[in-house]
Amino acid sequence: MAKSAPSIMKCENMFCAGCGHSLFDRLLGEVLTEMDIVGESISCSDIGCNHMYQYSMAVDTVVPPHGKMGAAMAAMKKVRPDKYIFSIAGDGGAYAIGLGETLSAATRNDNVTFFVMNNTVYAMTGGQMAPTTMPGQYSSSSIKGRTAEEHGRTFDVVKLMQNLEIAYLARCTVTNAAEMAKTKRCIKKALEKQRDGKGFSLVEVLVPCPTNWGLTPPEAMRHIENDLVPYLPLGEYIDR
Ligand SMILES: Cc1ncc(C[n+]2csc(CCOP(=O)(O)OP(=O)(O)O)c2C)c(N)n1
Ligand code: SF4
Repeated sequence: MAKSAPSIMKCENMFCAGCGHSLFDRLLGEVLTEMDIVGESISCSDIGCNHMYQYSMAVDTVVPPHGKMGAAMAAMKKVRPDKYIFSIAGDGGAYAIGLGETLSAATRNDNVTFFVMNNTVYAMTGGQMAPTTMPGQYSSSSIKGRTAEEHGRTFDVVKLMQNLEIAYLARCTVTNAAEMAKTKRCIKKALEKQRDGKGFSLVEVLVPCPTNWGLTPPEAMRHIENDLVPYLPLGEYIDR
């Protein structure tokens, strides 16, 4: 029998069928419920498909301008140090328009938690190429496929952050039950770092966007396993 959704999930989500954002949201909802911190949390929602969690998840939420999650979380934590402050953003918000704010929060080791949904495109605006778009990947703005020569190299947050003095850095995915269980553990650990005052945590989740990838939901999951994971290995990179 399927496990029923935690009560924090107040209605059906608005994502496309097979969207990975919904799988992450379910796991986060379970962790917040199991840790009994729903009322102790304020989420910080970026713009993009990822932001639709706030319509189905009953958690207090602030919506800053696109990409400003690092700055907004820092301000929120200063005003409400008693609350868990976390953000859900896409790779576009966190690593492109918001890279400065993301990096500033990390280098300050702000005691906040950042969940970044990496679907390798700007999904909400039509699947344009992002810094995370894979080598050779077709997108609505790289119609012959991304090349390093023409478009630059693919962004990897682990390469950027692995030497920073932050509390936690992990990359995970949602392609099967075993990976989802690992992702759930990473979500919990990241929030526990904040509870214990250890500082900045970032969990990147490789998620499918079947709609913009032009793939069926099962094909999109296989694309992550076969093409993304070998290039962007999963694991816990910082845990202190
Ligand atoms: C300052 C600003 N610039 C651009 C936009 C347009 N915009 C809205 S969502 C988005 C892309 C979101 O992509 P990502 O952050 O990867 O999230 P996803 O949709 O993939 O979940 C953009 C460029 C905006 N809303 N505000
Ligand atoms: S366009 Fe992609 S990221 Fe957006 S809801 Fe649909 S599957 Fe999810």
